[in-house]
Amino acid sequence: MAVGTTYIGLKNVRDPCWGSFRTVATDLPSLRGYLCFKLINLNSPTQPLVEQLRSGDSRALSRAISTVENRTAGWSELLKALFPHSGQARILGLTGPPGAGKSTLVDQLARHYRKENRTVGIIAVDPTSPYTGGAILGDRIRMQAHFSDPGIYIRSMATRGSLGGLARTTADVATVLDASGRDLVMIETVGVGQDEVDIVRLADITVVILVPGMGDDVQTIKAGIMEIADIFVINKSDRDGAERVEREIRALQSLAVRSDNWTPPIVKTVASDGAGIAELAAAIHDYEAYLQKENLILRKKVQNWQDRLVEMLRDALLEKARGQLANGAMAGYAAEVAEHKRDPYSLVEEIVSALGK
Ligand SMILES: Nc1nc2c(ncn2[C@@H]2O[C@H](COP(=O)(O)OP(=O)(O)OP(=O)(O)O)[C@@H](O)[C@H]2O)c(=O)[nH]1
Ligand SMILES: [Mg+2]
Repeated sequence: MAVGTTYIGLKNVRDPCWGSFRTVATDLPSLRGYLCFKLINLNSPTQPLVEQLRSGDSRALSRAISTVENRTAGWSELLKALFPHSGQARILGLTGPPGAGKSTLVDQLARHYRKENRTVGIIAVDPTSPYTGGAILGDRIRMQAHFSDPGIYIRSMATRGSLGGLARTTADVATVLDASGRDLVMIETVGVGQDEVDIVRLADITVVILVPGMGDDVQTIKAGIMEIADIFVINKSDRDGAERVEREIRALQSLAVRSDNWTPPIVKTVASDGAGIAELAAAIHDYEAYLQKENLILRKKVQNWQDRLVEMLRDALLEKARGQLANGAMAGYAAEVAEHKRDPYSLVEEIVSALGK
């Protein structure tokens, strides 16, 4: 059916139940009632937003990111419309222990890329440890210098417990930045837990930032992050112990075998005064060239999407299952299982088989 603003007497109203927009016939009695359309139609508010965002309007970009981050009405339609425009940006993940100098380093890298006239989007996934609770403010102040430069867009995210899951939401926000035409998207996370590993796994290039004198932190970091580093940075190399960290990394590297045969280089930096930033940018460039030469970019993206699709499917199925269960049903089932009135295995099978019906 043709749909458009030419239908006099039709107006868009936000549908609270569907979280989408419906077109309602206002003064044509025969058409009164709901005509439900997808957001993508001509009356949709998505298309103008996509156009504004693509034209470089940073307020539209902020609005789009908020929609996606908070999962407000229309978020998935927006991503559907943006996805075809994404895929051009290089996604850089930077992770390391709290206070390693990640934001300072990201800031310096951004300056470096701006000199090459490349546009940058930065997502700072805020540390949630109460000890570093001031980091959001810290990041904003430190990165304030860029605010007058439209070539740099900075977004802080504090999304623990977010509806879509931290990794997924971050990836979706990166897609929005990518679709807005940024050449580079940098994602900063504190590398301590599985969430952070999941986030940086989505990047094309992962930089792991270590510092001298980390003590036990090296052990914590080792767990998952070490294996995913494409490049190591030893920041705060102005301090004693940089050589020791380097030796530790080399020792770990000799144990690990990478499927792409790349040996992650180690770059020493002093982010606070910019030393080593050009070398880091060169290392990033070298890895990018290697990925291209070996035709690995697509392979990496396929791997990433395999993870992401499974996660998206799991979310969607869970949402559907929850939607089908009556209010409080889960608590009732849990009580039945706890009291051994029924077994959980058949119960889950029943719920899953009811999904398709
Ligand atoms: N001595 C020294 N200090 C640095 C260096 N790089 C950053 N710093 C300082 O280290 C402190 C923490 O830097 P941030 O950039 O906030 O570190 P971060 O890793 O982003 O911190 P979180 O996001 O809170 O985990 C700041 O006071 C920086 O000025 C460096 O190379 N040498
Ligand atoms: Mg930081």
